[in-house]
Amino acid sequence: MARQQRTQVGIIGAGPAGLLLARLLKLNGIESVILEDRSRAYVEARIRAGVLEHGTVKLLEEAGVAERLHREGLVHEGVELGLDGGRFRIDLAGLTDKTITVYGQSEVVQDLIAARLAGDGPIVWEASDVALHDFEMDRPRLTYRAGGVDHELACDFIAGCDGFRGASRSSLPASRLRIYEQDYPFGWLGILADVPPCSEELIYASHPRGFALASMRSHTRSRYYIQCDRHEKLEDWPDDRLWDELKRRLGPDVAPRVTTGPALEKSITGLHSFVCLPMRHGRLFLAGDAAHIVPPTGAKGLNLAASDVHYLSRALVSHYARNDSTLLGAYSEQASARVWKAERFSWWLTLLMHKVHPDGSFAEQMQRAEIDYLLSSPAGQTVFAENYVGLPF
Ligand code: FAS
Ligand code: PHB
Repeated sequence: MARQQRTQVGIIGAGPAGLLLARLLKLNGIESVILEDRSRAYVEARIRAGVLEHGTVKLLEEAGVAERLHREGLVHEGVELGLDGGRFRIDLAGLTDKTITVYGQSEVVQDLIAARLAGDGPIVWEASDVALHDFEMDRPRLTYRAGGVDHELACDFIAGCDGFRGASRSSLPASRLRIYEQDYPFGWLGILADVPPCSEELIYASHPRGFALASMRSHTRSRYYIQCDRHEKLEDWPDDRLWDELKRRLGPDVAPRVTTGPALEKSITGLHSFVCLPMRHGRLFLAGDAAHIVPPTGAKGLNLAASDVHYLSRALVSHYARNDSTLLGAYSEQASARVWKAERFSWWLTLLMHKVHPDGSFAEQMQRAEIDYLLSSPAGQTVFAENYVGLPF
């Protein structure tokens, strides 16, 4: 016999989407339980995104978890694009009056977990066999196993915040889903190292050998990526080879400022564009990577998780506080409208900056012409800046 529990919103996943949703609901008097299949240590140590849009920072402020972010995060007013060894700065603040903040996703997650465990409500760590039931009716349930005991969680709504490979989307019949996706014929080889960044701001470099990105986590910790074949093996990329390739692609004026050091983390990530609609199924709402994936080029993944939570939290508050379910009905359409704009920007910037076309091809010339236009046009730079700092919710 399963142990019986009840809450208002059952949340699957303790990533940015699930944790931020739980926090915003709690601040509005709405109870939730978070089911997470990994351990707290695993979740807090996961290395992922590093750039927060203007709107995401505002949402974290609203959630009351931005104190360390403002103390330790790095506010950036611009970003650099590299082409043929040269660099061009896009003045984000001058063009949009907004900035981005460099603050690792693992830090955001740690801040949200700390707030949750300070009295907001439970996170069930290492919850296995999470299954969704009756979400098409008005009494949805979640079943799961934790601590060797079977549990049943009755709730009013289920938030599927369990990422791209979670249980929520996979519990939906394929006939109910409209899937839109695109793969890219390359991946990103990333390295995290305790060395000072080579530049004050991020550098996105387009190079004949492939794309490179210089990012950071702090003034003493750097995050770099280079475009690689998606079937590459990590063992083929000892640190020295990676550092040499990165310097070649960042160009002769940046290379001397690249401080090398041992990798704290090294990984190869595939690039995908993916959207699953609708994002609502009865009393199940998908949010974050459970509903969509973007190539990391535009730094949108984490920020889209926050975007969905902006819409879903307001819809649930409206339901409980004013018995008005209009926003719940509009959730999929409202959230996905912003998702599509971020999907477009991420897809566009990925194809613009990566080595995609054969040397000397017409398509390669078109790519170069578009970068040349972007670097010479205030209008083109404004389009880039508006999308990069984050479009309005
Ligand atoms: P998450 O995947 O973060 O969280 C889902 C949670 O659900 C996880 O904790 C998982 O353990 C849990 N879960 C899964 N299945 C479950 C189940 N059946 N039961 C219970 N719990 C379950 N974005 C960027 O903007 N920039 C980047 O550089 C970047 N790099 C990335 C690198 C990698 C390797 C990956 C995978 C993603 C990267 N992303 C990046 C995107 C990433 O940041 C996501 O967009 C972000 O984590 C989305 O947050 P969530 O939707 O909360 O999903
Ligand atoms: C990162 O710092 O991890 C990062 C920054 C910008 C991106 C992608 C990743 O576009």
